[in-house]
Amino acid sequence: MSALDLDALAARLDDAARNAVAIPQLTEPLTIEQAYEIQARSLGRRYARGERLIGIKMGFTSRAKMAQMGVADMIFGRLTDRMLVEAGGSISHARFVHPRVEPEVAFLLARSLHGRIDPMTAQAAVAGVAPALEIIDSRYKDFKFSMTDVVADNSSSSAFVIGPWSDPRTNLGNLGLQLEVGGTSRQIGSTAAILGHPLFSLVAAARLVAERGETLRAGDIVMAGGATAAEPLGRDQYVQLTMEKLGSVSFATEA
Ligand code: OOG
Ligand code: MG
Repeated sequence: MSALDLDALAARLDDAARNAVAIPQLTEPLTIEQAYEIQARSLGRRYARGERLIGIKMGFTSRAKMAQMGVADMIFGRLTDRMLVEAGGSISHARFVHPRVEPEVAFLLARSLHGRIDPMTAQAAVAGVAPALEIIDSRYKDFKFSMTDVVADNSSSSAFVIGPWSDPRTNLGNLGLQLEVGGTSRQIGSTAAILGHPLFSLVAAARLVAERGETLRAGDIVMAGGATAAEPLGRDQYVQLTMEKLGSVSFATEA
């Protein structure tokens, strides 16, 4: 596939995200490398409009998420400053195609991480940990995609909310959590669902970005991936995640 075609696919996905209009799944046969290249190019368009890369989100790090979407490999997507929603703040629902929300854990990095590292090295690079909500929004019709489709679509990244930062030494191994949407408890789970321990997601993130010649940088945020299946997110809804030890984080949608 020529470079020009990858640019065209990147533009198609970027436009779909910008205009919140669903597109059909990609029919072009793509390798996973090409899918990440499309992701990188579509993000390049965002940077050209003034957005700034502030971190990485991991995807399919729990069985619940893999089962919900029928995908079995870990993936990553990129987070920009424009995707960050203030904790307790509100966000326009019109910005999304068919958003869903999922409970996550976020890491803040004090040091860069790159390549194959052990959990001790990952732990030592963490400046803070926080409960977090990710708003995912596939640009594909009916939220249906293949592995390469979703990677090209920045792994459904669309917005995220970070709660209060806690001591980086807080043991994240098995923290109970509850996700409430519209005043109803929708998901109960544990951070153990994320690869057994969310720290393994940070280890995997360092490896996955390194496979693409990239590095997790000091100051970056790394989202560990959904601990439960994602829940549909409607208009005028209040969403709250409460996590053992780490506290809570919330936001609301407006029409
Ligand atoms: C892809 C993104 C997966 C997660 O936390 O597993 C993800 C999707 O489910 O649309 O964000
Ligand atoms: Mg997620």
